[in-house]
Amino acid sequence: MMINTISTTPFEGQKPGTSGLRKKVSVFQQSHYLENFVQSIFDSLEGFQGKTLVVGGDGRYYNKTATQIILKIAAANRFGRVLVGQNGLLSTPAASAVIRKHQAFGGIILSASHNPGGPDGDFGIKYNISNGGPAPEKVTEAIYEHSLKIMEYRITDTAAIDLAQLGETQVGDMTVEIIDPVADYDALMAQLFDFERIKALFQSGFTMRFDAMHAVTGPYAQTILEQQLGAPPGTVMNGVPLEDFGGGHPDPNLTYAHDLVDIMYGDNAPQFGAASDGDGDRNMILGQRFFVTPSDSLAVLAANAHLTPGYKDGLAGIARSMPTSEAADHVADALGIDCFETPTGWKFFGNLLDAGKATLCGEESFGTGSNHVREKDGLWAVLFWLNILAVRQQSVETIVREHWATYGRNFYSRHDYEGVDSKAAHELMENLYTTFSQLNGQPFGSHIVEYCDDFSYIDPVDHSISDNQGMRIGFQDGSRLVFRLSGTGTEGATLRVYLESFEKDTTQHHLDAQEALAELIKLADEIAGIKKSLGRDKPSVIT
Ligand code: VG1
Ligand code: CO
Repeated sequence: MMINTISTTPFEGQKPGTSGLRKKVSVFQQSHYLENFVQSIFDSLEGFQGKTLVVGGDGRYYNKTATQIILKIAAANRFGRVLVGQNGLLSTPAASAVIRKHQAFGGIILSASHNPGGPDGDFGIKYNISNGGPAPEKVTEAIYEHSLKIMEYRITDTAAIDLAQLGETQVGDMTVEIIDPVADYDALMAQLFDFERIKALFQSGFTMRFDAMHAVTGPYAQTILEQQLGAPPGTVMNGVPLEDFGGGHPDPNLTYAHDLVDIMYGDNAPQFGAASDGDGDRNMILGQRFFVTPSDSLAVLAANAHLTPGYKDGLAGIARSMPTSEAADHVADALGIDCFETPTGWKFFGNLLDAGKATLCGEESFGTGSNHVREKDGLWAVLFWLNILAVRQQSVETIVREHWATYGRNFYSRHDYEGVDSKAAHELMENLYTTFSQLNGQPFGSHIVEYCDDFSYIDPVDHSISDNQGMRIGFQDGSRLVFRLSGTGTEGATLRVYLESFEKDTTQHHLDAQEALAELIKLADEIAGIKKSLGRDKPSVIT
């Protein structure tokens, strides 16, 4: 084996964003681009020689090519062993599980999550550390610094590895092991949930559809739901991973998971519906003609966790991202446990989970997870719901309505303005900052401003500070408005507006969220001047 040192030029790799480096496929295909980034990752790490690396991705276009390149660079940089998911596949939560189980040094996940794939779509790469979670900001900042001064990378001249064949191969001194991408994950799920009880639920005729959206969860869902838990064949739809996700947008929300939504809102709808995203870390939960908001889903899982084997001893705490609704806070109060509020992005949950301060975590963006891995986990959330449904023997809608009756209801919605002019979006945020200084104590109709600030987070474990995490306004009646710019898009900017109000009185609970939030929606535009500065008269996606 020859190790070649290739001269290259610095580039702008990864400004620490919400979740790894995401660019158009064509950007990654530029010569040296991926190589530079992978070498920048390794250059910012220490002591990995002879250790294990995990590599896998969501199966999108360029996944296999990128995997071959990473193997050659890993060998040249003297990793001892690389575990690769068969055919280059590993869902994000499964990669996290594999890193933890095999005590790997870290892992590289190839995914742009819910962004469209294919030659004209997006690609992404992200480094996870030994706890199985996304690299914290100090690591992503170091990678970025290296990308600005990289002059060379090291790569071997070895032949391509057969990614389809399970088993071991040598690349010089490094061993490559192709592993079953589902096995470790499946074993972990069987420990956490009552598979016998869920099996009995399906045997009793319970009906479900899981939409894998032609992305990575297909093989996971088929193995676990249909083979192990005995759900009838056809329960998993769009189950074959495709490099372009069948031309779809693998984002499990009411807009993009329309195949599933049509079934769940149609005649003879199954009792339970769920979908997951490109890399398998998001989940959408539906009952018959009933949508569970992700924020409510987190709260329901927390309130019912004791019904599952994995969480029967209770929760240490709950953590949610700042824009996520406060529904989980009400459950934490009732349970007498802490509820932490973090910035957006799963990397902020890692320290809380490692320190045993939180057991369940969630984000409003269809992300839920726990201390079983260090990523959000789509299929885990679905199995959690199945376990609760099997124990409670009630419909999804009844469970959620009873939840509201007990804890009150947090009406919630997110309005996204996608692909807007980046300069205008940044200006809107800056103007908001100036406006904020005059808002305190101001009345807006029935709303009186209690606080408004630019959210800043001090990590309770390592005390690191993360500023500029979103502009928020809290009103005296407990309602909130949050504004932030997306950190995951690849075109223009995306403004997200998060709206929330709290209703203890169940007589209001027949209302649709948009109706209940109508006044706040108007107020958001009044305060931020969205329509005027972005030139859009309505959001592109309403969740
Ligand atoms: C979005 C979501 C955020 C999530 C991130 C990664 O980020 O809002 O909650 O953690 O995507 O999700 P942003 O910056 O665009 O709002 V995924 O499924 O990439 O892994
Ligand atoms: Co994802």
